[in-house]
Amino acid sequence: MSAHPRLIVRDLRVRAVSVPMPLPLQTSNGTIGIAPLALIDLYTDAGVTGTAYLFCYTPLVLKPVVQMLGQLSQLIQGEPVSPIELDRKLRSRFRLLGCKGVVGMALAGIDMALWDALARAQGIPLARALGGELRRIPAYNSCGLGMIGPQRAAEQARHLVEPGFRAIKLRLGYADAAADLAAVRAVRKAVGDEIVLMTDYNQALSVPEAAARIRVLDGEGLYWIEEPALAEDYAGHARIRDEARTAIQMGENWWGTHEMAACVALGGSDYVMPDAMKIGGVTGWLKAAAIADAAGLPLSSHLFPELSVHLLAVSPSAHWLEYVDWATPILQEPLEVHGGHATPPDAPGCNLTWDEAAVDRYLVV
Ligand code: SMN
Ligand code: MG
Repeated sequence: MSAHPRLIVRDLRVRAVSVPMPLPLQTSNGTIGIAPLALIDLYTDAGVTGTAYLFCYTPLVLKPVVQMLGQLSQLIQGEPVSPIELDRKLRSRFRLLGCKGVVGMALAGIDMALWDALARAQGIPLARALGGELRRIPAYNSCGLGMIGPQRAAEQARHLVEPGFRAIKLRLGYADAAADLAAVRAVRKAVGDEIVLMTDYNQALSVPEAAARIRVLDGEGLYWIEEPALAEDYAGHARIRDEARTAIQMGENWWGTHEMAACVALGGSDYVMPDAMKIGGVTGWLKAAAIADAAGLPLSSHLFPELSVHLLAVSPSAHWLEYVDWATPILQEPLEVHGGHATPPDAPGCNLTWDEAAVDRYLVV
């Protein structure tokens, strides 16, 4: 028998909450005003519990995600807490169906909770369990700043930099280039030249339209332009990049590292920003970080700031943390940002401890 008993998965508890967002987000592809989150508690035989949440985008998939996690729970009960090995096993189980959508979300949630349990069992932060340190990461305030017109966007931008953020992200995709330009100029005027201004089209444009609009925006000093056209059109984004002087940013819609590698191979993006859930949890992120490093691409995160701050701390080409406060109302100790930087907290795992009274308030499943 081994001198060190292994941590074994005992059970999974999954709950769904609908958490009102302090600032609703109006994107070119619809408004999100409530964060539909699936909360995962992964119990082990040693009394350690790994926690994670999934952002489900729409309340319509909350129940299917919870049910899928319930099905997967049966496959991992009694297995050692070995996330890389379980990732291999579970993905091979879904080889014929594929690992996108609800399946991919559930697999990522289990992976995140397993890694969290491993770190908690050692009593150390996830960044340290992954071999890193508690490094400070620059964060941009990605709350709000949807398509709310130049005047309201300018007011909101001023409010978003008040807590010390040095960077914000404006959503674009208005009816024409002149309206996009008006929103950009209003926000720039409100916050001044020192603030880093990212923008995001959420896939609103055709490739030729994107090239034309970016010509109009190229002189505005934007830090990046995110997903101007359909996210799966990597070659189209490479053509947009050929013409643009502003950096193009892609990644939040890559399901797994093979999609990332395909986009990178086609030169679809200047920077990369995988989503910790869609890329495949912590296990997927570590592979994505290696791809970004080898390709010389600065790596930012998408959503999940509490987990992503640990992941960026161990990523060689770490760039920006996307800060959103969407899980804040249900957390006992939300991630803190000081002077526009976040640091992985010196607490076990990812420090996701539910505020149970708040969870009860927002519980839907
Ligand atoms: C976004 C994220 C999550 C939901 C809607 C829109 C946006 C971003 O693309 O990058 O923050
Ligand atoms: Mg985006």
